[in-house]
Amino acid sequence: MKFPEKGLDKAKILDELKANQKRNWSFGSGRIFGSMCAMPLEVSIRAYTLFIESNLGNPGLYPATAEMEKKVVGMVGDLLHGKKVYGKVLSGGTEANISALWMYRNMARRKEVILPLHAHFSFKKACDLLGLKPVFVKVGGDYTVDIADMKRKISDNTLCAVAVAGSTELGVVDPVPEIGEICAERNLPLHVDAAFGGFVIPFLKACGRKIPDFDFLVKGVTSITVDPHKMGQSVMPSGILLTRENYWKYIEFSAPYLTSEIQSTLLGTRASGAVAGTYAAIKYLGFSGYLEIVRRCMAMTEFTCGIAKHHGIEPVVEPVMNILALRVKNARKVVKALHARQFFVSYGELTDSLRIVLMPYAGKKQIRELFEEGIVPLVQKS
Ligand code: 0PR
Repeated sequence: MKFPEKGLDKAKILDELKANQKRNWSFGSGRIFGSMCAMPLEVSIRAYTLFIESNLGNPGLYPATAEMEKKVVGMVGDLLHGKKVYGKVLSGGTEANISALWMYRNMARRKEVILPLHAHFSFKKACDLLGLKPVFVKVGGDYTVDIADMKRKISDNTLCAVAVAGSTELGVVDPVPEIGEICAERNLPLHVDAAFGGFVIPFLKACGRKIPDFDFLVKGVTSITVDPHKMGQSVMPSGILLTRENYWKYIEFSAPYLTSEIQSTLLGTRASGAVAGTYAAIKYLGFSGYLEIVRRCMAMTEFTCGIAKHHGIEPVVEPVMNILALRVKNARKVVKALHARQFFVSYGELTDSLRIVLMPYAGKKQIRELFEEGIVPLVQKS
């Protein structure tokens, strides 16, 4: 496409964009069953646009946004039982996970990262970028990390360990208290990836569900990733990295010409409207609002699991959170065929399963259609 010679009329551009946007799938279409991202709350969208020009890459110009970031970090830190935590609002789970490993690498200059097999692929990116070696740890029968294997894999060259609280594929939670003990004994940092689970587990616990502690309550946990743009119901791009101590000083760079003079994030310019969007989501929902959302998502997950079982399709594990992986023959093929029928579920590679995420926008009618018009006929054929 050629670079336009002259500017066009605003209305024409917007008409073209509106037409284009219609070709995208929206959360409201009732066809998206594999995304972990939220349909942002209206209040978050408004907050985002209100702060559209603020850039935390140069926070001196945007003191209100900088203060809001501190408050977001404080509130999420409080939710995750941190007393005095350090943190920043980043662009998502990938940047948060990369940043955590970056801090640890600069602290210790060792090479090996103890990485559960079910950890998100952003850790592979982090290892690649940082010159680190992932040492993969098996998962056990319940698909959480195998503690004995983890112990065996720790060496003198271990830099840190990773635990997952809400795995991408199954939504399972690693035994963080046991891992924390092992790490504390050996003086190793432990990073918990709660990108999805951070805004789910505290509310599941409040409903009385038995889930291991995963946050700063566990002594050995030194940092946590949690994504507001997933179950936090906020806008993209929004991820948070919280650290127990000020490890941010290990990734500080001098930028004397900026208002802050030092910068300790991977990104320079930061789209900080998301800070306002996240602040607004937390203030608007509060603990009770999130509790209600998580309750509804779990009820929808149980409803979906019930339909699957009714059709003779079993879950890989009984769902811990609002992620449901189903055992179907030729799962990869079935998922592709579902895409062709415009049902966007996803494929779980580790367990060769068909994966459904029950986000707040999932409705019963659409789930019934997914099974009756999609999954059931395809599974019977395969
Ligand atoms: N950690 C966990 C446990 C994750 O599940 C994810 C993303 C990340 C880290 C990385 O987060 P960012 O994508 O924010 O950097 N999990 C989903 C995935 O990769 C993200 C996703 C969202 C995928 C929406 C599809 C989609 O439509 O599968």
